[in-house]
Amino acid sequence: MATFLEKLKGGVIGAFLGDALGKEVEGRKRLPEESIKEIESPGYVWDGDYTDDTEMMISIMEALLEREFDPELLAQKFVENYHSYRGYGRGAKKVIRLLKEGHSWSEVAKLSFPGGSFGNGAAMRIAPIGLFYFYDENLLIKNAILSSIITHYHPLGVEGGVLMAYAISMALKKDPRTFLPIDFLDVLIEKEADIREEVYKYTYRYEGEDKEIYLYALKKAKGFLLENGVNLSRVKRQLGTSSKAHRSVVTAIYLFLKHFDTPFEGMMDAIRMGGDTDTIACMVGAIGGALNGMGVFPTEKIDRLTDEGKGKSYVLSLSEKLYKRLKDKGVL
Ligand code: F2R
Ligand code: MG
Ligand code: MG
Repeated sequence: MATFLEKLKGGVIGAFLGDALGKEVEGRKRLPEESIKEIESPGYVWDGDYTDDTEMMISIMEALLEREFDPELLAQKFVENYHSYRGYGRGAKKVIRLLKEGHSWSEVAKLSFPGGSFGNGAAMRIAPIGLFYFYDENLLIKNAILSSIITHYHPLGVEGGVLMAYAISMALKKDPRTFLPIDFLDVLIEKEADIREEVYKYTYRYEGEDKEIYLYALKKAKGFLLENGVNLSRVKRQLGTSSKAHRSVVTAIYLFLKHFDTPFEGMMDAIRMGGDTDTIACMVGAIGGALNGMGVFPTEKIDRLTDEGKGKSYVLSLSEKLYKRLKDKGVL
């Protein structure tokens, strides 16, 4: 089995790779098989650059290392690292503008959409929280919520972030040789109501008719796994591929479980389906990398990830520092 450090690197580099590959076709309808074959092929040449998903994940890693864990500092990092050309959601852009204007981190997310954002931006960036707080479930949930509510105040947006952090954390602690996808999903199904209640403490009690949408989606995903061989159009229709958290987080969890020992194939399914391809592939990569380690991804694809700006080498160096911090804390 991969070492803890390889799994930690796998979680963040998996997210980076999914983002960098998926961004090439974000927002398109279902992709033709020729395009998929081209992206999959070892000789595929692309810029290996990343988008908001990875840029915001880097902010979380930096904030964890500097002052674990302070949402005010994370909000500052989001502002410092922001590049509009990386393709941010409109709610996220507004939050960052308000932060720049001096508004408090604890107030801005309430202003992005009425009731707050339910976009998948909290979930797409959350890998470092899942990887770092693996040793304490209460801290994991609390800090997953705190890292989310800076930009996402809608309970569905925050719950998507927490479920993703929880899934990544669980994957990190599992051995891929004895991994059982249905057992993994059963834990999430069992935990969902507790997570939702915890989210309400930091946001508000959401009484919309879709308040149990994650529970339904997780159960649907279980049905798909048991059916074995469900076509992707059905997955897309029933679980979603949009930038709403409740229409993409469980999709990523399902694709990970379907391809748990070959997560690159899960990423390719995310890309094949179209829609929010960078973000769904990013989340599949984060969970799949945390379970298997960085070595599970094709070397030629990892080699092509950009090193410019805060690119691959920088992200890997942050992973090593987080690993060292965990050792110093005595939890490894
Ligand atoms: N924004 C994009 N992609 C489009 C542009 C990419 C293009 N290549 C370019 O360069 O311009 N991708 C990124 O955004 C998603 C994450 O979004 P986040 O951070 O959650 O932002 P936001 O705006 O808060 O939510 C996303 C969308 O969800 C809808 N939405 C959210 N809350 C809503 C509410 N309460 N009511 C109605 N709609 C709501 C809106 O359409 C939001 O814009 C990722 O895909 C990332 O890759
Ligand atoms: Mg993006
Ligand atoms: Mg996206």
